[in-house]
Amino acid sequence: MKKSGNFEESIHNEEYYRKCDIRNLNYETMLFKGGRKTEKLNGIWKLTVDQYDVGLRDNWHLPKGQVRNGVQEPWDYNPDDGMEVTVPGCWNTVKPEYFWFEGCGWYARRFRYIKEEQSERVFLHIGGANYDCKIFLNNEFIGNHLGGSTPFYVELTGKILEENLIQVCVNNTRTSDRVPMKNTDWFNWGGLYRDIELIRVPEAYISSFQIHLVPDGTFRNIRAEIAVSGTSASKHAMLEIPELGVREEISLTNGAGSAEISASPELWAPENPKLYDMSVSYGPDTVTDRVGFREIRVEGTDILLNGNKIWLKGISVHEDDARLGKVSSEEDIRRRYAHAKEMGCNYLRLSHYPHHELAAKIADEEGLLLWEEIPVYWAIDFANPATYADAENQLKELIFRDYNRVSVIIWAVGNENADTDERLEFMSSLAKTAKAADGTRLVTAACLVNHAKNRIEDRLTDYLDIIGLNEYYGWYKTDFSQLIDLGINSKPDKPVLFTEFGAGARSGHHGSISEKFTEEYAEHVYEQQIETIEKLDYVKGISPWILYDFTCPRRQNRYQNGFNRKGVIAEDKKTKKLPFYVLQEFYRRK
Ligand code: GCB
Repeated sequence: MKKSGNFEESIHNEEYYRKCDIRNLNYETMLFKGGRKTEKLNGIWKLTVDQYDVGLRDNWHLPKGQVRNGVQEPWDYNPDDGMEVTVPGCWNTVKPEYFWFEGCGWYARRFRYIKEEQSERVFLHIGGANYDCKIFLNNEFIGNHLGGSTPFYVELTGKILEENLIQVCVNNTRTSDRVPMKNTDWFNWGGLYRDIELIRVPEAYISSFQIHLVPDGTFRNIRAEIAVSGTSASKHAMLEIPELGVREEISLTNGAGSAEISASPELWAPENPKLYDMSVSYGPDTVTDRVGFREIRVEGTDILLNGNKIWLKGISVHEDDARLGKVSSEEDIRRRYAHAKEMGCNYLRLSHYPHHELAAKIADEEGLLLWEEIPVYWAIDFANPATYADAENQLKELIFRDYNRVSVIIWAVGNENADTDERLEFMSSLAKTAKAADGTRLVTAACLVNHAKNRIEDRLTDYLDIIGLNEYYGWYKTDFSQLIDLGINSKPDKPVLFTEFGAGARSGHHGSISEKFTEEYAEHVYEQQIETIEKLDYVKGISPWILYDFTCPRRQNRYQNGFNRKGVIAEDKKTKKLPFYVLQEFYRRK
């Protein structure tokens, strides 16, 4: 661009966003966190909302209001002048005026850092920030990450001082090229809503560690893979699983190594969620984890866990809270699981994006099987290579984070996408990526019914291990008999999960079974669904929609008032609706 003499960078340059749009924080810059001591930077931060992107246009990360030649320059922003907010948090919940805010939020805080070891390296870890996150340390731009629900890391070594100013610009603007795109059926919470912490590691450290039972049907062999970074004289890593008597030296070549060990572990299953403490050391670096061993595979239309047929008694769940937004606490996750177990579930669908890292850790302990999903939702910009790169990165970040979580049995690459050529190319590539990254789990997607033919038909299913199907007979499709016909018309050669069905009901609203939004209507839909599903021998599990009512701007009628009311429990996370008991009764006898 040719700049004229009166060109003012901060108000005329509409390419302002390019300088920080570098996406340099991605799955390749992740760090294995297991058991590492972390120093939380949670707590009080200063938040400045920035609707017009002035922060990026005008470089808010540089000192403002400086005194030059004895005169102080004017300033529009000071990192210490923002509103006091708690991190993790969503800005939508801090004051009513911010509820609908979409745009940039600049978080800032000061912190001290005292070196413990001369040669230590320091990383910043952010568990999740929705959606585009830019990090500035001591007036310098150091990293950019895309994706609203996966963790990321940036190295601070050499840049971190004793007294530090950190600024994090989070932008939750909905755009058509993002994953998800503009249009979803959940609320677009904004902000730094998961933990933010410092991690110190030695100069040479373990960057990645994966462990699993070898899926060879013998249930005997464990495989471990390790990668290290930095320079060290050590050419080995030491893997220990004391309870199994495992103490195995893994030799490393070019920073990586693997081992296959015969160990015959007690197998993990919902009725016996056996976990083992393990550690890996490399020079002065040690990481730990609590891991389980199980095998999941399909045979014909069956799902086999440790060689035994299993029926997935599930429920779908969002990360949503009327008070906290998208923030999940341990208490929250435990409540979700307690409700699921009370209903008789052995499985949950964590829709529609990666949930908090504790979700899978706690499921490991509780013996709940999990479906984990990336937000390739509805009308993604399937023809756009940058959108694909973003989706694939989110998938790889999720797999990196949860590879060792035994409860996770399914990676889902999307939800309800129209069967176009571009989508087939995009999502089949994601399915192949998931399989290449992890040969120990099943890959799927929640597909739509082919309504023209009223049967399960979607070209993507050729690339999936299990077919997920969302169907709303009894709700969006009022003629229930069509579900029975769909069941007869479909002859899938793979297991099918009914990943969604349900009906809206306002808690406490009662009436006849033909009156929508009453609990009785929803109860009747569940009864009919279950009666039909029980007759379909290829259906190997369900995750009805959904555990709790959740915040949703699309839902504005008098019964909804901004909530999707298909929860079997109301948004207070206490009051059960009638479908809860239908499902409970079904799961008791299943
Ligand atoms: C769906 C979507 C889910 C919606 C649900 C509904 O099919 O996958 O995200 O919230 O339907 O309530 O319409």
